[in-house]
Amino acid sequence: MQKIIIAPKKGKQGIGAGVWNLGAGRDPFGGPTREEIPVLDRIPLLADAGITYIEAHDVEISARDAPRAKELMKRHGLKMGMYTPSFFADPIFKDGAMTSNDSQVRKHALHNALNAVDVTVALGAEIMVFWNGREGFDFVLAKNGQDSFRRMVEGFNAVGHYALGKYGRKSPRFAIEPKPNEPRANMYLSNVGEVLYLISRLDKAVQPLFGVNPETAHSRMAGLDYLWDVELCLEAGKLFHIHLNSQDTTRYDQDLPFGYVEPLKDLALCVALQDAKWEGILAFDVKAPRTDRQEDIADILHTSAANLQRLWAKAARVDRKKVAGFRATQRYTALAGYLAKCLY
Ligand SMILES: [Mn+2]
Repeated sequence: MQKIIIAPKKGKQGIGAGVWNLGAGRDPFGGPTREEIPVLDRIPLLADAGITYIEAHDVEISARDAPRAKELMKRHGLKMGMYTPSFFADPIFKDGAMTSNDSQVRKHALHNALNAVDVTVALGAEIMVFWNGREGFDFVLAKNGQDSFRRMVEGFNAVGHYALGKYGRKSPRFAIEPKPNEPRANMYLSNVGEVLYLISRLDKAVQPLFGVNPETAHSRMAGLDYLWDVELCLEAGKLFHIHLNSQDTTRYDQDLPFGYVEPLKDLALCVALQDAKWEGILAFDVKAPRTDRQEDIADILHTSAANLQRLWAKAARVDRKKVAGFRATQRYTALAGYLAKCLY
């Protein structure tokens, strides 16, 4: 299939997606409903779906697999958009990684993070993501919150100094992804504001390397507005990456197709990204639902991409002068009506 292109758009016009998007359909209540596709075999599937930039965790594409993955990406016209250390899959991280109460686990996490920096560079990705995974608590007083915060500051500082020392100006940039809960009842770095605050507490030398990877569904899980979350990142100059998907109200993490639940808000998000002339990758963090058949596993990518293309084109046609006029006269109901007309 041809590459899906988002245009007109500044910078990177191809779409991103994770190898984990094409899983076997597991959920917390049941095992796989499809055959497990080996991770490297998902690379051609992502190419077939029109994806340009792939994303993977260190537990999916290890340092050892990197050369083979690179070869496959080259053959299928793909690039590595983002790489991320898993701070959640290995049982050793059952109580967190950088914020574990066990100093040996914290050491192990840092070791994995530094290793992931090298693999990020080897695979040619410009962005490495840290998702807070199991950083948090299920029981009050299980961890000292101030100690946990300090441990994250120390951990991210160490990652930043390592990357700066080894790669200098060619260092990847780090995007921290907030999420309010799941798998923990309460997670540290639960929202964009918290991540920006953490960055403000890092060493000045490494601060420019750190930004945010907001995910639309994660904002929604917290009952927050993802447009404002993204605007806040933009204002701070910290929108380093973005994960697009949908969430049907709050509750558990659903990773539904982008553009499905709140298309009007998604249209507005596209307007904001266009007006900010954002150059980064538009990437999906979606999950093929367990009801989809093996042969339909990429439907979630097709649906998300088609929705994004449509919404992006409609957003480009939104008359900015009209929007400014509605703002000046505070005719917000009329503005909502105008956006609905643009959408439908
Ligand atoms: Mn994500």
